[in-house]
Amino acid sequence: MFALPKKSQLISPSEALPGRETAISKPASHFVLNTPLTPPFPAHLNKIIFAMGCFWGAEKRFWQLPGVYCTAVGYCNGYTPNPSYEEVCTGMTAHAEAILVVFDPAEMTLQQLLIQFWEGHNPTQGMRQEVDIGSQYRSGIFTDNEQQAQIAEASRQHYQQRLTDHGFDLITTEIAPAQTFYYAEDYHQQYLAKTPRLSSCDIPLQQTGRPAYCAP
Ligand code: MHO
Repeated sequence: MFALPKKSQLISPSEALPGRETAISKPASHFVLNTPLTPPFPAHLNKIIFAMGCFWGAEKRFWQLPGVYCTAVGYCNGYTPNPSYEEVCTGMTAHAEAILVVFDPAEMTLQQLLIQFWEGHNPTQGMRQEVDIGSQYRSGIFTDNEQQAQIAEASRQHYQQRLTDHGFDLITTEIAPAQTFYYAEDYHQQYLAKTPRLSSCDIPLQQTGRPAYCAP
């Protein structure tokens, strides 16, 4: 009787929208950092992809950090090739809204980025993030190599222990190798720098209270 809306379930590959062969966006340079958004990136840099709800606020969180070369928003680990934002919003592509973070490991470690990830959203909500409902808002860490996967898994266990100790739920974050990252439309790139507006996802870093379970 109270079936979950379709958007709140992860669809199967056979249900996915067909998409298209060509990219919907050819991103230019980073609106804030003025760096390229697409590869090839300088060889000393690493990259990782995070999904943590609406990608506007999450992207801003990461581009403000030292050692971050560029950030970009896109659609990740679903089935539909080259999806549009409207298609992703139907839940029929299985993509997650995601942030590509390219960083210099000499200045910014993966562990530091993971703190921003875990403490920058609620990783226990399944197919939603606060007011935003649907599989596109699920939590995920999409890794570039096995070493990243191990570090991400260790940090998941660390935060799960903290959550459990404080009576919180199980983490629903998906940790998986990154598949194709489809860049979102240009207007979504660095959205909160281009389009200042009140948005629940735009939380200044200095105002971000650490969640209760992170307290020592
Ligand atoms: N609730 C959000 C969703 C936008 S996001 C790019 C908003 O409209 O502010 O999914």
